[in-house]
Amino acid sequence: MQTNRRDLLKFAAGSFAIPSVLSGCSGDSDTSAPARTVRKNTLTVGWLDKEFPGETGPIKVRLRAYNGQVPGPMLETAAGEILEVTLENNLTPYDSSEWRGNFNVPHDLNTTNLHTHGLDTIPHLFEPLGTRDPAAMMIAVAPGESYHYSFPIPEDHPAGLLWYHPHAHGSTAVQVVSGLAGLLVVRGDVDEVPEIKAAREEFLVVSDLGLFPSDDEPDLWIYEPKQNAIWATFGAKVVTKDPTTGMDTERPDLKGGFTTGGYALRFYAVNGTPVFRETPNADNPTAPTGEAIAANIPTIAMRPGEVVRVRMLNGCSDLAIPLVLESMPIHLFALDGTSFGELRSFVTKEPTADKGWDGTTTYDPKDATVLVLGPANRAEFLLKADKEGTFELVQAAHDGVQFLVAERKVLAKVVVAGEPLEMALPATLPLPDRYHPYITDSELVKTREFTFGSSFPAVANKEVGVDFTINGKAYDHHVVNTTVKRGTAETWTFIGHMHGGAEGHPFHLHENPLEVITIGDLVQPPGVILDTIWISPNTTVETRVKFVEFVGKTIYHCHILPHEDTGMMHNLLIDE
Ligand SMILES: [Cu+2]
Repeated sequence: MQTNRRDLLKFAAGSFAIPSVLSGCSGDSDTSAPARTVRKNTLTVGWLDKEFPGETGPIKVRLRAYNGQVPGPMLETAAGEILEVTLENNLTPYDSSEWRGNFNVPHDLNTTNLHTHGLDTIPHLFEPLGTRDPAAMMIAVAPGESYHYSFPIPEDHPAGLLWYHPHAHGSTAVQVVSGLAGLLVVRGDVDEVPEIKAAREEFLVVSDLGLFPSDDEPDLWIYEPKQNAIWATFGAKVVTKDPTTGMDTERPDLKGGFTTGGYALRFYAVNGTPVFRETPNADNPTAPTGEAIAANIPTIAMRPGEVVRVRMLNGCSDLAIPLVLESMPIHLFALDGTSFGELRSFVTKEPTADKGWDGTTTYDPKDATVLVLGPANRAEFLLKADKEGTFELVQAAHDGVQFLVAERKVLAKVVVAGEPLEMALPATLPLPDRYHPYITDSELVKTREFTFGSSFPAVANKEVGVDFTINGKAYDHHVVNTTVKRGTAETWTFIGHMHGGAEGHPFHLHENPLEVITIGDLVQPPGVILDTIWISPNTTVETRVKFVEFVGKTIYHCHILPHEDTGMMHNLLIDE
């Protein structure tokens, strides 16, 4: 086991985070620096029982949850503060005895840790925080253990919408797709723009919850695979390795399994409430059968002329969301928590082609007909209604962009009614001091290329049944795949999946965001700064990245979480 700091659990399951603002010392060596505000939080991971709407009536589901809620509590901080989180693991021990040491086979499914997604802070996946030891092991908080995190928020950190979720390699997908994720809001200058301040905030967390019938408890749905091999979307056939013979063995007795997207039952939820139910389709295994849970679709109530600020996360484990809101422009001003200094108004339209959205992605409103939110992306936009009516905020259908066909889903309804309330849209917004002026040609010291790859059936990872790689290499804890130097800037180019079974992949770099230059042939407007970029099949994306401040061993990976857990991830060392 790793040298985790272990504390006795002092809090009962389901205890609530109580953010409190204390005066504290930052620990900076410069003793003349002013004291930094410390935000203290506790996140307790545990099981949560809920009733969800099944096909023929309510069903009992058991989710993993932070502080007894899905999504977890919203954490708030501000530039210049210290964000402290004590992570406690109250999950039950998980038997990984069939796991035999291949890190790219899901394992230790109730062991957890914490990633603050989008926060430009100290690298925090490896022990200790900020370590530059290439052999450092990932923080692993087992059931019954806890871990204390302290995240410095830079003075010039952009204000915006981020999120947090577990990131222990081998259990990330299982944990996030069973409920472990929450919003993280950095407050600051954007919030003080008068027109933004006057607008009501509406948070929309879109997530998916994957389930299987429990092997242990009748009538319970849970995601707790009893083996480490994949649950095949094709025929739902569970195969494990027999520990005595080393041979692949069919295990029809086991109901659950690890999966790259096909679940026995999956719900898509908005703010934790299921709005769409999906079940396998034996006739066409990559096109699951879906049904809206219409009564649960949330509404955003607006008066004519009113301005509302929508802050939306695509927290899904694999689903790309081409967002459409017909009849009303989406006045976008920030992506992935970083404002680009103006409103960019997207007039969206649902694709009419048979296959729906074709994968075209751009953040230039003159070329865009949808606003693409890949897995992990956040969009912040203003809505201003001119006419009364009910308008659907939709994930457009798509077929051929991802492994699974995605049916159309209504995520929310915008209901405009009542007395007019004239509110203004802002003319300008603050630019992000930390990343502006944008990276110039003369700063670029190196160009790197990253190519996503997969092979099915597997050549290397036969236990899982499929290989997922970046530049031909699957994840290895002990290998630093890429080393960069603090203070330098580079061109990073991503080459989408080109070969058989092509599918899109969202590339996520920890800590430092990517400034997007081109997506395919489409030149992006200035300031499209993303921590996760959706890369459609057969598409090349050029970005720039500057390693601004923090050093340490960190990672980049695909944010389709089952791809990540089975190897589509590399270590990155940011050196002095
Ligand atoms: Cu992927």
